[in-house]
Amino acid sequence: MTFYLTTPIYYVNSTPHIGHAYTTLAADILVRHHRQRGEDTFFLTGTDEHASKVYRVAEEQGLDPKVYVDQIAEKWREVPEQIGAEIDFFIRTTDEGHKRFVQEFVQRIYDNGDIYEDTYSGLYCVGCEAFKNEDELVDGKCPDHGTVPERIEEKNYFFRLSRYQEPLLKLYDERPDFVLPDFRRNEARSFIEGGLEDFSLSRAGQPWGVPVPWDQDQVVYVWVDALINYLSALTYARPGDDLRERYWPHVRHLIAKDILRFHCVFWPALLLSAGYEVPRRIFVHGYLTLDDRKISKSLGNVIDPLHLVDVYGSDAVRYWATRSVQFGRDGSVSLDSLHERYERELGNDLGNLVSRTTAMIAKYRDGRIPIAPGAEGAPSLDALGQEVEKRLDEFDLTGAIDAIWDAVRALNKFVTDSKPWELAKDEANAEELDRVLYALADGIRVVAVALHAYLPETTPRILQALGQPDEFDWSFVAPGQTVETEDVEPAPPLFPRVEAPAAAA
Ligand code: ME8
Repeated sequence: MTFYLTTPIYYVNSTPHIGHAYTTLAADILVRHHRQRGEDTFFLTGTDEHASKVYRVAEEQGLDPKVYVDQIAEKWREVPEQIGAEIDFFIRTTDEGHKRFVQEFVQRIYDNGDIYEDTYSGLYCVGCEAFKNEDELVDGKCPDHGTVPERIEEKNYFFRLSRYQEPLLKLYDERPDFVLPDFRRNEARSFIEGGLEDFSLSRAGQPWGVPVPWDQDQVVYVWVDALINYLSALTYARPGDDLRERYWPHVRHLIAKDILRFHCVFWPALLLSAGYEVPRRIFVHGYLTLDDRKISKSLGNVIDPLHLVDVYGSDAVRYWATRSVQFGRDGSVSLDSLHERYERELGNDLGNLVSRTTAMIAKYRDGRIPIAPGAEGAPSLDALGQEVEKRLDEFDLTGAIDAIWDAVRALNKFVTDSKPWELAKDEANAEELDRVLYALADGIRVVAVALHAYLPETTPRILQALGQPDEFDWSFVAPGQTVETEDVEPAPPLFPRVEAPAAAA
């Protein structure tokens, strides 16, 4: 299997917040999981730099736009590492390789007869970087940005989206999992059914963007420029090696609902027009909200991901973000809930389980894990790997972590029920104690393999504490593979206590 996954490329008119980190960390969990399964993976993220709003911020700061984007792109480049994501390439739409490919791509559409010249007269919301119809406004304002769109009239090149209504409906009918979750698929499909209008593929009189190859007075509309990144990156990420054959169309896009139409309608139509296959899947997640408001810069309601990572570590942020909100749905998060989950679930459920188990192995068996399967009442983890796999195949990041956490809790219950400290009092119970300790060690090992994609920093420490090889191949999620070892020592806390930060937002 080949698994190529993308995040949206983020606008660089401001700095990253937890909402952006959310998509990137979720994507990383999926990619890591597929890597564990031995698949050929590629993980792309990056920045969208040719937006008018980016140009305007540069202007406000008195900076040349390229100087401005070069500076701020560095902040965005740090995000993946800060939240523990291992990416394969970071694309910037100002990369020469990208610009060249955008021109080639739109030229193909032009040559295929899907572009014509006309006058656009209407509204443009710079916040959305999108053309708006009157009926999309509330009290004359963009409902997402609360601003009055600008009235523009300019000569543009139009893309014949209308031509793709039937092909898109056919695609949606043939591929029920093209867009997930289902309610998003229905949303996209009914938009298509409602009738597709041609849209402007270029902007006139804009000083910032990729020039239209057949008319240097126009630049490619920023959304078209941006969408093409998913393909352009493959042409120059590895100089001398065109990755398109290897990874296209094995691509999955992860986005939030704000940009559904661009990805689920415009993008497949553009691809069909240019002669490319459409993506395997588009998964649309919800918004993270804080106190029931969308977290966004314009609402002044921002959690800096760095701040949280500095306090709790990236693993805890990854855990909290995926566990607290059903992935795909909107959900409200609070800093208190992060603190609570850190203490109660990571610290107590998982951390204490590892500390207690290693301490008991050290104390009762001199650090040797006895290979003694068959403990009575031990939780069966035979099906866990399959369950997690199935959930993650559906991009159900919350369902998968919930299943793993059920196993963690079942192991804790097994400690309480089997009372190894009682068994240790009587030599006659030695074999039973062996079996209990083995079941715990093996269960923790299984859980660590299953959790690896979520907690990439912590899980190697768990295996190390149990003296097990640092091996996360998915085949190791099966029980019964714990190897004998002699040097288990009481493990230090995996999630040490931290001070809750003062209200950050
Ligand atoms: O739309 N909750 O960039 P953008 C969840 N450049 N996800 C959130 C979020 C929140 N509160 N806030 C942001 C753009 N996101 C275009 C994309 S792609 C070819 C071009 C995430 O900086 C989520 O993934 O506005 C959302 O779709 C994306 O950031 C929007 O990022």
